[in-house]
Amino acid sequence: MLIAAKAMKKGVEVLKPHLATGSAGALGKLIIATVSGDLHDIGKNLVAMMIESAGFEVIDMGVDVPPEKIIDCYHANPDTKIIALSALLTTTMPSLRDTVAALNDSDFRDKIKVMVGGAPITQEFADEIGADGYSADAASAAVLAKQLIGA
Ligand code: B12
Repeated sequence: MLIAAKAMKKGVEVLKPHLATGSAGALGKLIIATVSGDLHDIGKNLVAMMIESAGFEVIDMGVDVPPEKIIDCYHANPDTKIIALSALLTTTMPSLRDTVAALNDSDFRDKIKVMVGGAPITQEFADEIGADGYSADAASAAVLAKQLIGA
């Protein structure tokens, strides 16, 4: 599976330039991360690629990222418009909840939109934890990101 994940990443790098539709970074910055405790990144990488192709500048923080690091990353990039969070395990859904809670408690909450996704995540769960948006796959994630900023 790890070999397949690496092959997927390399394949995505080849496809990336052919998918670009929007002008690079024109829609602003979006931070994306897989939440603390979770090492799955294939879906996150696809979402990041589609969102970048839609015209966002994507800052990909990788996997197993604790809330504090995401908050630090926002402070280093205060013009960020969206924070996108991925969770693939039912056991890291609480971590997603905690991360969204930390963002909801932050002093910059009114300046960003928070979107969430991953196989076990539902619209109902996203609403329950106070995220602004949820989508089920990479293509709809790009549409959602644009909707969230009114683009
Ligand atoms: C590949 C994989 C791994 C790889 C991950 C490699 C990598 N670099 O990602 C490795 C081997 C590391 C792994 C490890 C583990 N895994 Co695993 N893994 C998978 C597997 C087979 C595929 C996941 C995947 O990549 N799917 C393909 C992508 C494209 O889909 P996706 O991730 O769902 O993403 C899409 C959407 O969800 C959405 N999306 C995703 N993120 C986001 C974010 C936003 C903001 C939005 C809007 C949308 C969005 O868009 C994506 C693109 O369409 C799944 C089983 C499966 N068939 O899904 C199990 C699975 C997720 N793993 C599972 C488990 C249990 C584990 C381990 C605990 C196993 C173990 N005992 O060690 C560990 C946990 C490690 C950790 N701490 O994270 C379980 C989870 C069960 C559960 N109830 O939570 C699954 C479901 C397998 C199973 N049936 O048991 N795993």
